[in-house]
Amino acid sequence: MDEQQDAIDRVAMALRAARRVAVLTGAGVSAESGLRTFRGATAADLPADMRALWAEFDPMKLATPEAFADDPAMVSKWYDWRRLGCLAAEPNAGHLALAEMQRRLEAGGGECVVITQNVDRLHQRAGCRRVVELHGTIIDWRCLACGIRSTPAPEPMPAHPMRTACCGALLRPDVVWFGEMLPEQAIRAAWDAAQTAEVFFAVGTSAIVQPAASLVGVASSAGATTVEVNVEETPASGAVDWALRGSSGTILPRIVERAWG
Ligand code: BJW
Repeated sequence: MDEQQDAIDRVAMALRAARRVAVLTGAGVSAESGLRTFRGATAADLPADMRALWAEFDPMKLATPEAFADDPAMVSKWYDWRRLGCLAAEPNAGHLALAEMQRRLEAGGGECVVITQNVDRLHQRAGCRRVVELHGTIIDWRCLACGIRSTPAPEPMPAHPMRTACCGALLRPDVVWFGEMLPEQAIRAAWDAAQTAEVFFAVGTSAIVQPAASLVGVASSAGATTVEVNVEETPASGAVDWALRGSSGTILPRIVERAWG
């Protein structure tokens, strides 16, 4: 039996025996849905135009509150372009496998919390019910003055930047930019899930953006079996019990299939 298959079997066994599971996901999980990651490699069979966003765009000019204050039109336009991409994308085999994992664990009286850094809502569209959105969502936008959220229509926004009907202030994506605090409730739910998980997965994340990247260590220190699924090595690879190399759309269905048949 090859080494990877043996590792998948052992992870599946741990999963079968567990009641509490937590899964941290990153942009790599959505790569096979055609959404570009921010950093790192993508699976070899994906098209060349899937190159990482931060290799083409400067995050400091787009993903900070200062960037939005300096050039709201450009930032709004870029996020609207990405929002439409997310709406056009479909969940892939990795998303569906996680939804199935959640269903199987819940059916057996257990629980599985999906903690995502992704803003695309593809986990929810795949059928996941318990999703913690650590970095917010690009699907909803909010008023910069009063914080009221709205869901723009699934078509290009009529202007950039948009002004809100409530306050006449600027409308911004409901995502977490660099230097901003993560939503308090999401942080609490994520830490709680990591501290109590018997099995913890880090899937498709470069594991460098804090505080999300700390969750693997939190779970490991609390005694969880830790598993990474990624096409390449990351700073978390050396710290996990099982580092599975390959695309999430291939590996996750194999794990679920081995665990529950
Ligand atoms: C596949 C695959 C396939 C490909 N299958 N795998 C401590 C130390 C140092 C710095 C900090 C610190 N604490 C806070 C900071 C600052 C900062 C930070 O972490 N900076 C780092 C760059 C070092 N963090 C923050 O500012 C956070 N706020 C905060 O901590 O507040 C308190 C505070 C503020 C200031 C100072 C100190 C404390 C907020 C972070 C917000 C991140 N926002 C973004 C943009 C969201 C909106 C948008 O969508 O535009 O979130 S940045 C971007 O990175 C996005 C992602 O959610 C996030 C993480 O990326 P992710 O998901 O890991 O994706 P990638 O692209 O990095 O990796 C993809 C992976 O998939 C790769 O490994 C591939 O190999 C793999 N892959 N295809 C499996 N098919």
